[in-house]
Amino acid sequence: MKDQEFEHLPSHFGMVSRRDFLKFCTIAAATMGLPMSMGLRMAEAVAAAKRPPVIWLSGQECTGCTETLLRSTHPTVEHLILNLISVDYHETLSVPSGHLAEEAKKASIKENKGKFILVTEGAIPTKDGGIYCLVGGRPVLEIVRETAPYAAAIVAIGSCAAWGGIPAAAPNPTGAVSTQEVLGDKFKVINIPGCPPNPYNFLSTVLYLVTFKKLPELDEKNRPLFAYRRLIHEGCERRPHFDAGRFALEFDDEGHRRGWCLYKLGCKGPVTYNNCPAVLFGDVGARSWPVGTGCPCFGCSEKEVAFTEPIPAMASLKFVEPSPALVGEGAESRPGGRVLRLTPPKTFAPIEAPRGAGPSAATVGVLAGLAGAALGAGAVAASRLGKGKETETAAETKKED
Ligand code: FSX
Ligand code: SF4
Ligand code: F3S
Repeated sequence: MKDQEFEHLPSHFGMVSRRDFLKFCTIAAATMGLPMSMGLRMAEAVAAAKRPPVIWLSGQECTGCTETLLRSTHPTVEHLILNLISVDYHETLSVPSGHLAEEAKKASIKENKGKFILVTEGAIPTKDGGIYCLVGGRPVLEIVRETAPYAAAIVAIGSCAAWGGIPAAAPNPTGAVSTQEVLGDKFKVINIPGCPPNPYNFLSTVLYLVTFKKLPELDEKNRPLFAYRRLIHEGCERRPHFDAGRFALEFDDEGHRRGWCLYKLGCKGPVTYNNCPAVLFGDVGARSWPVGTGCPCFGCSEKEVAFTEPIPAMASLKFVEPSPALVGEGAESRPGGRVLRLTPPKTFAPIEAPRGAGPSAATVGVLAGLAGAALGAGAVAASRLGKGKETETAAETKKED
C-alpha cells in the first residue's frame, strides 16, 4: 500500500505515530485471524469515533492488570490504550481522588449511558454483603451491580475478575467471585484472564469493539477466541523437546539450562488456552513469556488450574481434534474450533527411554505405528507420560557424560 492511502488518517494518534498505530492495528487484525486490510479499517474506526469512555472498577486484586498495561513498549501500550479509550474513572490512574473521583464517575455514567465500556479488575467479595472490599465507603459488589446496566460492554480484565483468581482460592474467606457471577446471565462479560493478562489481548478486544460495535467471538468461558483458541503447548518453542522426550527435571539442571521441556516441572501448557508464546508481553527481554524464561506455565488463564492445581503437579494430556477450518471440510466440528496441532509424530514420546537424549522422531513414529491408530497410541503414550517411572534425569545424564 502506498503512503497516500493513509493520508485521510491523522498523522498521530495522541503520542503514537500513524505508522506505529497502523502497524499495531495490522498486527492486531492478524492476531484476530482477520485479513490484513482490517488493520486499516480499525485505524479508520478509531480515527472516526469519539474515544469510548471507560469506567474501570477495581475489586480484590494486586493491580498487576493495570501495571501490565503500563509497563510495556513497542509501541507503548499505555499510549495506545489511553489514545484509544477515555479513562473517565480508574482508581489507580485518575488524577482526582476521594469525593471528586466519585463525582466524576457518576457524571460520566450519566452522560454516557449505554455508550461506555465497563472494565472490572479484581474479584468481588460477596460474603457478609461484600464488606471486605469497600470503595468510597461502599461494597464494590453494589458498585459493579449498579454500573453494569448502563454499560455498552463489560470487560473483566485479569483472572481475578474473570473467575475469582487468587482471592477466590480455597478457602476463599471473603466469598470472592467473578464479575460474571455477580452480574448473572442477563449480562455477557468478556473475560480476558491471565495473572497478569496480556495487555495486547485487552487492547485488541477494545479495538474490535470500537471497529465492529459487537462482541468478538467468545469461547465457552467467554474469552475472545482470537486470543484463547490454542493451547500454550501448541505454540511453545520447547515443544520439540517434549516430542523428543527431553525434559528438565529440576530447576537449573542440565535440561533446564539447555532449554528442554518444562512438563515435569509442572508446566500446565498442555491444559492452558492462551496466546503467550505468540504474543509476548512484559518486555523484560528476549522470549519474555513465562516458559521462554524457564518458568513453567502455571495455567494463569484457566479457572480449574491456577491457584487450584499444585504448581509441581503434572498436567493431564489430551488430544483435541483439529477444527474444520484448519483441516478442510469433513472434519468433525468441535465447540470453539479448538485445535491441538499434533506435530509429527502423532504421539507423545515415551519417558522410559534409555538415558541420554530422548528417542528420535523416527523411533516415536514407529512406536505410534505399532500401537495402532495414532489417536489410540497418543492416549496410551499420554497416560504413560503422566504416570511413568522416571528412569532418565537430566542430572543423571550429566553425571554419566
Ligand atoms: Fe488478579 Fe489483577 Fe493477578 Fe494481580 O489487578 S489477575 S492478582 S496479576 O493484577 O487482578
Ligand atoms: Fe512447552 Fe510446557 Fe508444553 Fe513443554 S509442557 S512443550 S514447556 S508448554
Ligand atoms: Fe499465564 Fe501460562 Fe501464559 S502462566 S502468562 S498462561 S505461559
